[in-house]
Amino acid sequence: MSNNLVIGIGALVVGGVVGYFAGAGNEKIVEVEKVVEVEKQQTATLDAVKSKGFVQCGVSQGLPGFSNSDDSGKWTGIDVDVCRAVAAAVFGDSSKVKFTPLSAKQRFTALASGEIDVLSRNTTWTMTRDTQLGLNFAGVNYYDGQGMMVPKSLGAKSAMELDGANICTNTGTTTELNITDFFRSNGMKFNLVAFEKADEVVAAYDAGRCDVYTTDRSGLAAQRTKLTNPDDHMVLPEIISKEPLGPVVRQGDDQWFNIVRWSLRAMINAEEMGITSANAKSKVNDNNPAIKRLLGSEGNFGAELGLSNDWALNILSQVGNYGESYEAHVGPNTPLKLDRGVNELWSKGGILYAAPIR
Ligand SMILES: N[C@@H](CCC(=O)N[C@@H](CS)C(=O)NCC(=O)O)C(=O)O
Repeated sequence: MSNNLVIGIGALVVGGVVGYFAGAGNEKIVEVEKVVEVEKQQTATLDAVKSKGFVQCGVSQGLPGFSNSDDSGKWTGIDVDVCRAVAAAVFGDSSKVKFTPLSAKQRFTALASGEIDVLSRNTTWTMTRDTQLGLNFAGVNYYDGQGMMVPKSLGAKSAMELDGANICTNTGTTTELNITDFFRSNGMKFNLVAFEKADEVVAAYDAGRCDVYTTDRSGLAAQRTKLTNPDDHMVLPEIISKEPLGPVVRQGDDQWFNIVRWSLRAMINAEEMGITSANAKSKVNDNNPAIKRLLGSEGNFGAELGLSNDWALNILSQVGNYGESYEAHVGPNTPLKLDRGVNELWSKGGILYAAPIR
C-alpha cells in the first residue's frame, strides 16, 4: 500500500518537472532522471534493510548509558534501544541489529555514504546539521545541555571563574563551538585541547592536562564514571547550550524517516499510556482505543509505515517504553544517576510530548 502511495507521489513530481522544463531540450531528461532517483530512495532503505536482514546502526565508541559495549560485545544504552526498537518494528525481532562504533567526526559521513542505516549517537539536532548535510533528525530521545566538569581541587564554583583555563573536549562536536561562544561572549581567554576519541579526552583530563572537561551534561555524568577518583570532581552549575539529542537518517527516504520517527514516538506514547514490556501483550485487547491503535489491534498503522501492524507491540514487548529504557540506562539507579528532569513526560511536568497515533 505504501509503495503505491510512493509511486503516486513520484509520478506527480515527474509530471510537474516535465511541465516546467517543457521545451528546454536535454535538461528535461536530466531532471526526470533525478526524480526517478528520488523515487527509488523513498523506499530504498527499508528494502535494503529487509534484504540484508538487519539494521546497521551507528553508535558512539563507548558512552555508558547511551551506547556502550561490554566485554562480550553486547551493546546497551538509550541510543542502542532506539536501534533495537527500529529492528523490532521492521523484523519483529529487536536483536536484528548490528552496531558501528563511530567518533563524532566520522558519524555524518558514515550515514551519508550508506555505511549505516540510522545514526543513534548522542547527536545534537542543530539547524546546520539538519539543512546542510543531506540528513534529517527523526526526533529527540534525550534533551541535554552542555556543562563543565572541574577537579574539586581547582576551587572553582562557577564557569565565570575559568578565565585562562585549559579545556579538554572532542573534535567534530557542537561542544567545541559552544565553549568558544561562551568564553568569547564573557570576555574570557581559554586554551582548547581537543581529541577525536572520547577516551583520549577522559585520559587527558584524568592526567591533569586540562582544568576543565566540557561536553553534554549527560556525557559528563557518563565519562566521570571512568575517572580514577570520580568523587574528586564536580560539575559546575552553568548549562551553556541546548543539546537536543536524537536519531538521524538520510534525507530523501520518507518511509525510513517515518519508521525511525514513529518507533521512538511509540516508546514515548506507550509510557504515557502505562504500557510496559511486562504488560504490552496483555493490553492488546484493552478497552482504550488509543492503546488498541498503538498495539495494532485497531487500525492499519503498521501497514501504513510498510510494516506489520504489531510493529509497536514488538518494540514494547522486546525493548520497553521510553521510561523503562531511561531508568535502565541513565536514571537515578544507574551509575549516571540522572533525574528525569525535562526528559519527563509532558503530563508529569517534562517536555516529552509525542504526536498521537491515530
Ligand atoms: N552532542 C554533541 C557531542 C557529541 C559527542 O561526540 N560527545 C562525546 C563526548 S560525551 C562522545 O560522544 N563521546 C563518546 C564516543 O565518542 O564514543 C554533538 O552532537 O556534537
